[in-house]
Amino acid sequence: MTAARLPIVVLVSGSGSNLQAIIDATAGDLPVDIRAVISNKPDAYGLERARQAAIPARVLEHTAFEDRGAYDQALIKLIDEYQPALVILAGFMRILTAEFVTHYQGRLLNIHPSLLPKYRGLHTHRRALEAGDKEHGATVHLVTEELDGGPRLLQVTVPIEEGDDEDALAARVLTQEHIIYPRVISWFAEGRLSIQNGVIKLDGERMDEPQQLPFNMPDSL
Ligand code: NHR
Ligand code: GAR
Repeated sequence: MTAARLPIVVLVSGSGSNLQAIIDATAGDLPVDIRAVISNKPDAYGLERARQAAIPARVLEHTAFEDRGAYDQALIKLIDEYQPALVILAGFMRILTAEFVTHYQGRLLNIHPSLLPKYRGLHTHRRALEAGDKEHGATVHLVTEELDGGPRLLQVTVPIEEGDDEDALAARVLTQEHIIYPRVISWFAEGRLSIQNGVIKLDGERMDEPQQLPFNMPDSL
């Protein structure tokens, strides 16, 4: 007997390489069912990746709405058609209202390209280079109303090398994002993660600091 796969919905705004990493992982060990991919941008390449994988690809353009509140209401309605246990932000570039975040409390994940709490918000690679940092990275975290401020679950550290520009560094970080995002999703899918009264447990052990992965860990769950 095969256990049920965890239903998820993935939100994208752009290329969707993190989406692709999740799609690829579902062909292997990751027991999730991607019910839909939703983009706020009609030209996002992530929609094409979804179609290629026979996943429903939906567009909800924010430009069609009066304000953030109205957009987020419509987005909730669309997402809930698919009854996901988990909602995944994968390069989704819209800040979400408190109402939206509360609706999906404890089951809304984001991947952010920095070693949070460093460099919340945008242009993280540029900021790490300008600061002369030796290390950079990515973080998977639960989304709360506070932008990039929710509980951190898993981080990977990436070396900054002599002569790196923004693109080179972003590309190196992205390869590692593709390792850590499916891994955290597997924690949910395998029932290893619990969240109660703000206390997060992994395999029954309280997680006060995020789990850490070194650079270029072999890509296994
Ligand atoms: N929403 C909430 N409430 N909390 C978080 O932690 C969120 C969130 C929505 C998105 C992803 C985040 C990131 O990982 C994320 C985390 C967009 C912006 C932004 O400024 C900032 C952070 C993130 C995503 N967006 C502009 C806006 O006005 C639009 C920028 C654009 O379209 O290029 O929404 O970095
Ligand atoms: C990723 O680096 C992700 O961490 C970042 O955008 C990229 C999306 O790539 N997310 C944010 O900056 C969120 N504000 P992808 O579309 O190829 O997955």
